[in-house]
Amino acid sequence: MTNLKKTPIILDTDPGIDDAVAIAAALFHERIDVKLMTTVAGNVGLDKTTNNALKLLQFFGKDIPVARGVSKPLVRPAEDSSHIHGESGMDGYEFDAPVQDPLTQHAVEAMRDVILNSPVPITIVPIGPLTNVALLLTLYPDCASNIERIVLMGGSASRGNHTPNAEYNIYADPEAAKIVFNAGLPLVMVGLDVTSQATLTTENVETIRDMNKTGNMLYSMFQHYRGGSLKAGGLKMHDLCAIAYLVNPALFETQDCFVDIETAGLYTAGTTVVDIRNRLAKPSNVTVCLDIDVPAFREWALEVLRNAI
Ligand SMILES: [Ca+2]
Repeated sequence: MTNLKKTPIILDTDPGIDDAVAIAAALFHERIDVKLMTTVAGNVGLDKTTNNALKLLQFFGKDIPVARGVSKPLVRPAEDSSHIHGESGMDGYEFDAPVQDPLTQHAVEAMRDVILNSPVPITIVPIGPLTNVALLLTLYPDCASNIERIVLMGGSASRGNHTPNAEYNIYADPEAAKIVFNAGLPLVMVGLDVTSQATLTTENVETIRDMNKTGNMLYSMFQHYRGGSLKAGGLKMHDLCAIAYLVNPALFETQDCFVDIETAGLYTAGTTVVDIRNRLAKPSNVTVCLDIDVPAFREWALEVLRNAI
């Protein structure tokens, strides 16, 4: 067990209830080594997402640096989704106030240092809007050579969830997404095509509740998530899918495609234009997840959360 090769990652997040599940999975998975957590505005504002990241780490008893990132999209005004995640972003559980402070260094500089100082290439896992990652790649292009790949939750090869065409993380900062998708780095898009299918059933959620302290905490927050959509056919584990892909890509069906981000459309800004049939005859730049083995995903999710405290 001790010889398992761990994937070193930077987790870029906007917690967020479904982020909390993904963070638990990343922290307790034996093949993932979280080097740094960076926060970005998204589900709620930056002060809250940063505070939530610190609260979670304290709850989990993990000593991992947290760096505050960018408080608004590159070009557009910020919009939050506290209607989905509650006022704090993680309503439903009373966490202790965090003792740890975020780094004094900005997230973008902290990412740069982790990447440039790492003996092995780092995987970046963004599970929020892509503002921090876009700035990193723009300000410090020399980081690219020591980035293994980017595995992100966002986008869709079909319809959206925030607007008819756009998925929230991409919609929140389309200009940043455009920079990241066009950076020339290996990129895996774990989007709505799979994350909307990746639900936990009521039975799964009850199993999680009784597993351990983490399961109990997550269960409390699930009661508040998306107005309790828990009862209506399962809870979508969007961000957790990115972690699942990292350690268990066999759960997913993928296709390499040309993908770009629509930034100009009146109704379609934030759309990931996924050229599945290669109509534009452009070289593929993204591995797009198109399908997921849902029963196997559920089994994996329960197993990984069972490893938590
Ligand atoms: Ca998120």
